Amino acid sequence: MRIGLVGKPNVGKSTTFSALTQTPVDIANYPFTTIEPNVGVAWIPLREPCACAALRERREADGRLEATSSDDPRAGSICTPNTGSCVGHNRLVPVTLVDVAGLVPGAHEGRGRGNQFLSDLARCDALIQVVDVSGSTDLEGNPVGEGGSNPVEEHEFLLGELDAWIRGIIESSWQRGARRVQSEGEKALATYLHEQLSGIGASEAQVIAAIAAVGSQHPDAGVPWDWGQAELTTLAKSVRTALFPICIAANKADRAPEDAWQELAALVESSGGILVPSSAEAELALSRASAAGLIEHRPGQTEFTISAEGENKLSEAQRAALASIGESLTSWSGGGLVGLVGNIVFDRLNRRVAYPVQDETHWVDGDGNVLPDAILIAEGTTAKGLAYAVHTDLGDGFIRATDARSGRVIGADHEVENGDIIRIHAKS
Ligand SMILES: Nc1nc2c(ncn2[C@@H]2O[C@H](COP(=O)(O)OP(=O)(O)O)[C@@H](O)[C@H]2O)c(=O)[nH]1
Ligand SMILES: [Mg+2]
Repeated sequence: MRIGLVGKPNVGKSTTFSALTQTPVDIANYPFTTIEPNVGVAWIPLREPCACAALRERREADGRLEATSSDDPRAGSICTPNTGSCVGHNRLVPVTLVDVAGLVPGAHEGRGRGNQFLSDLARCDALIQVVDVSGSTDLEGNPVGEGGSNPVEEHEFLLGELDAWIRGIIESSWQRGARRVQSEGEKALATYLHEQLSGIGASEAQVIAAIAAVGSQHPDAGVPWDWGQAELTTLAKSVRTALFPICIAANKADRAPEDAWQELAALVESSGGILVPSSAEAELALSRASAAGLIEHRPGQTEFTISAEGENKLSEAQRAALASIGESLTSWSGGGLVGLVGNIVFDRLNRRVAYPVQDETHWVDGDGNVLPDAILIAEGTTAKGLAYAVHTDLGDGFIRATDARSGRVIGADHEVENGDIIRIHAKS
């Protein structure tokens, strides 16, 4: 799962990236050495309680575990995550985030970091466009004073660059493709376009849908070798929509009136996207205070408490500043930046969680770690697909699986449901 942050310069992409990827102190190691400075991990809370809540219930019912004591620092959680953390059955899972700088007018022609920018984008499952809703910068990122730019225009500018880039890929070889259609028939068009667009991640089904979109939107288009700009633009738009779900962080909301993002919200929501007002600067202040141990704060929550260390170290002014940050964050809907990433993962990309274990009775791995992994999988993933998500060898050697909650044996094609705990039996 890889989400790219895009937007014109100075809107707050890097601040957003830092706010989301600053690792709070209590998070277990993530085996992710920083390869590039702009790649990091955001920790997203699962929407349902961690499966360790059900395990605790069973153990308490069997008399093998006391009820949670009020001073339990983990507030009842009994899992041992390999990555992330779990407190109060609120489990955090990793999502890779990339700060993709380089959107400037003409990026598709290679202006700025154009080509690098676009090939970085091609590897993302979804995009968050950070938009400056205070309108304090122009399209090139130059300061213009508040109200100087327009969020809708800023969004359409990104869409325009993406469409032009994809259309460029299609156009550059269109004549050859069209000739192939003349000699091999229309089916060859899908095959040919798929070859051209697989580099940016397009599937054959997406290409076929894009060709169908030309047919329905341009009934008089005629044969592909007669298609012009309008038809190729429709192709490009259709591919872009399928490949890059785009959601919006309406950033610098702390410096904008509420109606500054209404028009953009309506536009984005009409195409199935999500817009969340945010203040990256405010969220960064919270995540820094949390990483420094001054406050107790879990990613995705707007409320926090001052820690014992914070009581000693924070000045009155610092406390007041933190309190006012908390207030502004709770006043907006959508759960801020972490809420936005969560919505993209669970609503836009339809990811579900599964807990692979090696022992279906105790829900542990070979080393006795309780529910060590919470894996995000696409809706509809089968038991065998889950095995592959864990390890290629496990997928290749798949024999059968066990649903650890019910104890039932399940086959390769059984669809894994959200929250399932699965033991996979495989040839080694
Ligand atoms: N008021 C306000 N300023 C912000 C916010 N997010 C970022 N900034 C400021 O905007 C400027 C540009 O931020 P940066 O993250 O470097 O933008 P980038 O060029 O898109 O990566 C910096 O001075 C930030 O402190 C925000 O939510 N509110
Ligand atoms: Mg930056």
